[in-house]
Amino acid sequence: TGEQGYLDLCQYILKHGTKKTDRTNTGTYSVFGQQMRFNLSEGFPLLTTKKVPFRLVASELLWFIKGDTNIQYLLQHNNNIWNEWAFKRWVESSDYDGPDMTDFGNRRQQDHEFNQLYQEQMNIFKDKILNDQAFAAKFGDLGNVYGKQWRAWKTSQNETIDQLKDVIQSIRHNPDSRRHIVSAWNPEDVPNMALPPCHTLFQFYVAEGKLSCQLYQRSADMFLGVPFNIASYALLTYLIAHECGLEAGEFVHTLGDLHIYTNHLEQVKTQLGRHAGSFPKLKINGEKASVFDFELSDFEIHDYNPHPSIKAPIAV
Ligand code: DHF
Ligand code: TMP
Repeated sequence: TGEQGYLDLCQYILKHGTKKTDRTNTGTYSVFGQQMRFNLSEGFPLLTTKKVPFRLVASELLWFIKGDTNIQYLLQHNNNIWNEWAFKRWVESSDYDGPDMTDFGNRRQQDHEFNQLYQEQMNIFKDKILNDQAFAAKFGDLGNVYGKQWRAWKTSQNETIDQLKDVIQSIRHNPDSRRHIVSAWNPEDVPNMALPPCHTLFQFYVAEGKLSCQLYQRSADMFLGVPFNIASYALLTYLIAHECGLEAGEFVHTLGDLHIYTNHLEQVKTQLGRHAGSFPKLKINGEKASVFDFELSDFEIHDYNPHPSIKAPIAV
């Protein structure tokens, strides 16, 4: 449990993982079906064995909570974590007339000259998303991803369901319910998404005045995505607990295909050679009550003393 649980899973994958090819042609070591637990009353689970940028985790979560699916908001907050998946749609469209960007995710790592071309096009892309509304509307949108499914799931009757609002209501009014569920996995919409949801479904649980959350994550990039996912769901649990007058209990993180990409092996070994410290504390602005009212400036992380960040290429 805690950070050690994360490190143990990484170690376990290195030792027992099956070498598997994957969609991105990177290659992974993979295992199926594991779980981590984080006691949120002992601190905020931001890993200490490498620096995890809380600002990026929080702005991404606020973007989901707003129901937004356009990366323009993320770029306005200097958050670049979703750029590649929007960029991909642009360079594959008939509107794109720059140099060929086929397989840019792999080529930018192998070919220095190509990488310069890619960076140029990415800068043009970001600039257009920020400054050209029509372009942003067309190419900034990732499709019906998390924000859409959480806040405006489309029904067959052409109505929308606000799963997040509903689950908060059900936690408040019927805490013992076993139906506090939000699903991002909408089979009808999966083909229209830039990336089908990795964090697929989550459930809340109330006991002894504490709110716990369990996430089912179908696919887990242990080195890059998972540290963000842990912090993101921990933050969401704190926010909903705050709104409902509960304490934060546990975050239970259940993983389907958990993997380490073959080009992250050195980085993971570096991280495993470090000692975990104690988790920081999260302070949230007590004047805000509703989950839907928070801004980045309402959160503060205290006593965070991580080891330095470790860079790694992301598989696209
Ligand atoms: N694809 C893959 N292959 N793995 C992912 O984890 C992933 N995550 C996505 C979208 N697609 C993905 C969304 N979440 C980073 C972290 C989370 C994330 C996307 C990217 C990331 O690159 N983190 C870097 C720092 C990035 C920065 O500073 O801008 C890190 O070192 O944690
Ligand atoms: P996949 O759709 O082929 O499973 O690829 C998605 C990759 O992104 C996979 O390595 C898991 C990773 N990922 C996370 O680990 N966490 C996330 O939040 C997201 C969006 C993706």
